[in-house]
Amino acid sequence: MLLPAGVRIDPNTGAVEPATASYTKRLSELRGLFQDRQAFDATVADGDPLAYEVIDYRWKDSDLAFGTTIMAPGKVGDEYFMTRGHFHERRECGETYYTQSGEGLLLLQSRDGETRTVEMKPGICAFIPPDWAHRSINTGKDKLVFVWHCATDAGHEYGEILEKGMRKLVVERDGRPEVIDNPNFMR
Ligand code: M6P
Ligand code: ZN
Repeated sequence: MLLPAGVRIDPNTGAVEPATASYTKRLSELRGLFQDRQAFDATVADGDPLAYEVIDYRWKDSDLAFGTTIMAPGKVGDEYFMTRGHFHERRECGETYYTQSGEGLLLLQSRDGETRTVEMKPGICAFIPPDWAHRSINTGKDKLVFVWHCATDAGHEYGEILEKGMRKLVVERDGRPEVIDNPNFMR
C-alpha cells in the first residue's frame, strides 16, 4: 500500500527529499536540438556542461506523479539551453509547471501547429493542456527550477519534435529573449 508523504522541495536547488529517481542531461546528449552546430560542438568540447536534471517522486501504483526540473543557464550560439520537448504518449494527459526560481519561457505547440509561450517565473504555475508539445527554456542568468505534475503513465513522445524541431525558437537579441520563427522547421 502506498503511504502518504510530505516531500521536501528546495525552491533554489530543486532537490526532492525523498525522491524515487533522477537523471541528468549533458549538452552532448541534446545533439540536433540547436541551430548553430559549430557553437554546439565548441560548447560540448569546452567541458560538455550539464544542461538539466529531472528528479521524480513517482510510484507506479499512483495515478499522480511529480518532481522537479533544474535547468542550467547557458546558450548555444544565441539559443538558450532548453529541454528536448515532447508530447505525451497518452494524449488526454496534461501537465503543470510551477516555477520555483529563475526565469524562462515555456514553449508550447498543438498537434495542428498552433504555438504559444507562457512565462516561467516564481509565482506562475503554467497549465499545459492535453496534446500540446512542451519545451522549457532557461532565459535567465541563474538556474531555472520548476515543479511538474502529471499522470504517472502519461509517457513521453519525442519523435515528432525531435525529427522536425519546433516552429519557434527562443534566442537572445540585445540581451533579451525573443521568440522567432524556426527557419529549419520541417513541415
Ligand atoms: C519536465 C517534465 C518531465 C520531462 C522534463 C524534461 O520536467 O515534463 O517529464 O522529462 O521536463 O523534458 P524532456 O523530457 O522534454 O527533455
Ligand atoms: Zn510533459
